[in-house]
Amino acid sequence: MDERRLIRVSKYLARHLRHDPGRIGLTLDPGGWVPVDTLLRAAAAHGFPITAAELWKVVEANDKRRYAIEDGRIRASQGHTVPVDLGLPAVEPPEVLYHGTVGRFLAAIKEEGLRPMNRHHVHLSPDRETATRVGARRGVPVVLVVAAGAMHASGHEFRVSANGVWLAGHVPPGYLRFP
Ligand code: HQG
Repeated sequence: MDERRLIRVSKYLARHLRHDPGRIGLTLDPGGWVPVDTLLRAAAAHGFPITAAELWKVVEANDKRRYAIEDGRIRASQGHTVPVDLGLPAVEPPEVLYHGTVGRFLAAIKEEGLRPMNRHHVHLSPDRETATRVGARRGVPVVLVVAAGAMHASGHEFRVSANGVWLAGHVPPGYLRFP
């Protein structure tokens, strides 16, 4: 499968497993899972046939491992806007995490901290390189340093998705270091 097809399939999955399952008649279970068969049938019925081999390739070969398959079911590992409970335990974060953003959001972030916006959580990266890539989706990346250890010590909960994205509810401005 060429790279472009892989990206198209991955984006199609993101749309329907994170944001708009109803568009192709899917219902996610409370944990965000849907049977693989059901997904493939729904996609084909709505004009976007995906083979099982392509699905496997996107799940396994995807650089970011956005999707997980377990017991014949698939879900997005993070990034939902529809309500799901991923059932991730709260865990202790590393001392420092990173958030990639762009200059035009900085004034608001300084004022109110990092908010989840449309998603369920603020997404944080374990290293500067990853955060730079996240920020670069929107323009010239700006990387903020998050004092995750200090936040955790004062009672903020952290979770980590199956693909290594750190999730927090809100990051108050006092825990952020701006470049
Ligand atoms: C910004 C991709 C104004 C925040 C990536 C970001 C990630 C604020 C944007 C995942 C703000 C939200 C998530 C505030 C935060 N005022 N702007 N108070 N607080 N922002 O897409 O972190 O490819 O919801 O800086 O790799 O960019 O989808 O979050 O720029 O892991 O798998 O508001 O999406 O993964 O944007 O990206 P997003 P994000 P996938």
